[in-house]
Amino acid sequence: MGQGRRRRHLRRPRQQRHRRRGRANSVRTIAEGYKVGGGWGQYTELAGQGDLTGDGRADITARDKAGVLWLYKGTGDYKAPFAGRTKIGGGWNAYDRLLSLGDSDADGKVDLLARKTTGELLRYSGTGNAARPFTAPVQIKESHMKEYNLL
Ligand SMILES: [Ca+2]
Repeated sequence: MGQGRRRRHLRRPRQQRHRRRGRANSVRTIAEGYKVGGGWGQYTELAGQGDLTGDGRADITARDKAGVLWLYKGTGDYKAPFAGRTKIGGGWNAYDRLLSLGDSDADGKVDLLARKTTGELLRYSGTGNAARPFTAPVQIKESHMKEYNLL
């Protein structure tokens, strides 16, 4: 950094300096929630973080009480953030926890982790395809994951 650049930085208007200080000391509040619809109580698990369908919009999955996993495609509209659901498949009651951390296998596509009631942790790698959003599961951890009560 040369002398000229440093001087420009020091000559920042007084008003701007005050604004920065005020931001650091201000109390932030959480905005009020926006109701996006009802009927979500039918689901025993919601998971999703990012785009599952390859359109650049965040999607989520929802498991119903019968163990069917549904895909809700993101719309990009905060007032109606999800399109109608499409069925991914059944048998998801074999898991006591569904979790999305984003891309866990480093291929650039969002994945889903599922913990069996016996403790094994499986990864469903994302495909980026709405018609078949996940590949077949791969076990990534042995049964010791059962000991955790928070995932
Ligand atoms: Ca991935």
